[in-house]
Amino acid sequence: MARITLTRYLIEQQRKQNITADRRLLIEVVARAIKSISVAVSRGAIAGVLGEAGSDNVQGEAQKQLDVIANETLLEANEWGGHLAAMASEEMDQPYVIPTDYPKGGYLLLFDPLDGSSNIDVNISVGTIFSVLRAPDSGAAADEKSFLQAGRTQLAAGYAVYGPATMLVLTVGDGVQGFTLDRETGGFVLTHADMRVPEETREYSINASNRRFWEAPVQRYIEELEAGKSGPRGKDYNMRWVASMVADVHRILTRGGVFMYPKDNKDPGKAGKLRLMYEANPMAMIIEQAGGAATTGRERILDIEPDKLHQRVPVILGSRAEVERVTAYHKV
Ligand code: AHM
Ligand code: MG
Repeated sequence: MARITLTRYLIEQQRKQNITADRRLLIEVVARAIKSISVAVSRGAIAGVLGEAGSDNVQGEAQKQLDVIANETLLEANEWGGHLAAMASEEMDQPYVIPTDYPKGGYLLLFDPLDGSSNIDVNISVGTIFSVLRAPDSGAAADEKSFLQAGRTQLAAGYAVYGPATMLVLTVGDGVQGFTLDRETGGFVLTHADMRVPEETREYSINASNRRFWEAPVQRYIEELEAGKSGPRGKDYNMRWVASMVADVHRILTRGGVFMYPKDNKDPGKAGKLRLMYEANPMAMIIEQAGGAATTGRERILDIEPDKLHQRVPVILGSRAEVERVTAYHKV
């Protein structure tokens, strides 16, 4: 059977009127940037791209060289095509307005250019996460307020995982498709059609070193899983934590389970660790499109009305029944 490439998939989506030509171009351009990032990530120390950049981002986190390179790659690839009004990134305090030399389009692109960057120097999977929104005022300049839309309005979302293979996992609102980068031809090939989060699970993913800071519902849920066969769940569970959200979510999409970075009281100024607009929202859209669920423990992530570009949220996502159970524990 002929291989279905990303281009063919997108053209078919355009014919089904699920996406416009502009949106197809946008996703193709993001995919092209992802290929460049994949090359930089895989060359690692040979290309001299490991280690610190010597700067901090808006979150006060030390930037790695690859955080900066990935951010620049996405900006440069997307600024001139005429499909975007502005871009926003984990690595930039303010939105990036399309330079005046280029036309402005009707979409907004948000990204975490290199997610899990603490794993870069130890050669463990990292990724890129992105989200596409409609610009409120097509063709005009956009500002921070333009981005403050609930996740349910996302037009597309995706992530790349730079693992043993580079994969692009994408939704345009018509299910979730996984493409693998063929390094010989340079194309993304559809290898994981219609991905669904398996319902049955024996795995969970949480940074247990934060246990003392968790709220009671999460303490209860994890204790029940840890109790295994002799506990209330009646079976043994396994725990996995890569500390790259993309890798942890990709495992859950493939094998089922629940991923949590819950609310904790480590730093009362922060509602959670992960960022709503370019981490939680795109992952929540993908997981919901794959039949799973995503909440903060108290509300559906995609229903949150954002008030800040870089706001943080608690995240509980994965197999629907597990997410519903943890969410129910927050109500008692
Ligand atoms: P980053 O975007 O700065 O890399 O931070 C987000 C990452 C997620 O990928 C991951 O789930 C989490 O931070 C890991 O945090 P911790 O180091 O607290 O386990
Ligand atoms: Mg991140």
